Amino acid sequence: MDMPKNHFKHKLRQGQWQVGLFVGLCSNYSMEILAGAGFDWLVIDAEHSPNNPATVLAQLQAAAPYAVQVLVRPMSHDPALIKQYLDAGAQTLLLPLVDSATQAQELVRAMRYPPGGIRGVAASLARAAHWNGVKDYVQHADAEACLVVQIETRQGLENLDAILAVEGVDAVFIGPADLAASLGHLGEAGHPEVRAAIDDALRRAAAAGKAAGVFVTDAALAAHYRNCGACFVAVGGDTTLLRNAAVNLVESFRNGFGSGHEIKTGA
Ligand code: 3PY
Ligand code: MG
Repeated sequence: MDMPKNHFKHKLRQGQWQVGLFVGLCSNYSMEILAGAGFDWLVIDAEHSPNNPATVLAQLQAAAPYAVQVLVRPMSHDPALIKQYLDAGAQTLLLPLVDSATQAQELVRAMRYPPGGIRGVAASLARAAHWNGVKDYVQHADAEACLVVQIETRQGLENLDAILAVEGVDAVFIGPADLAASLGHLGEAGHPEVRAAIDDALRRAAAAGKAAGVFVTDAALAAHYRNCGACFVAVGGDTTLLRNAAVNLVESFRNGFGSGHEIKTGA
């Protein structure tokens, strides 16, 4: 078989608008529901959610028959973990808390085979290579691999221009929750200083010709971020969708029919 195309990466390059969702339920079953829901991309979260390579693998398999592009967010920058997720079949990785160009360069190397990087080679054991069934997998893998780095600290903002200049970083993704904390506004992702920092980061990425994305649950704010240069957005998480639906459902049958319940949509 031919090397699978990374449509997420190719759409990033064309600046096409892509709508995604964080997936933290650690379930291949609910992943399959989401995979057919119409999102352009989903990211399996293994940073905060109790996922591991085996649960991530099951979710990648569940989503495989669907057109949606599935990213993985590893818990750390460990090259061994990055290798395992790439071998399991994730072509795009979202790396949290990238603060410097040096970190970004190390991540690029972790994603690539020698001579450009340090990714270990075992196509016969890799689902990504269809266990040697993909023609010339090791020759094509780097071209389809996609690295998205999260900018979500004051240091990351300070070093943003240098990070944007790193060859092999395909996109940056702003994490408002961590960024707010780092800027001294823990729990206030909507704080004006955080909003202004996000606007500025998106504009700088656009000026540098690099794709940028952001977590945003409000459609009007997403439109604003799009005007600032964002081309991909994560618009929520499956855990929140489930909790809000459950809380609203029980509430509407208990007190004052149809009164609803205040829902929290942020990170
Ligand atoms: C954050 O907000 O910190 C994230 O990592 C995801 O949006
Ligand atoms: Mg974060």
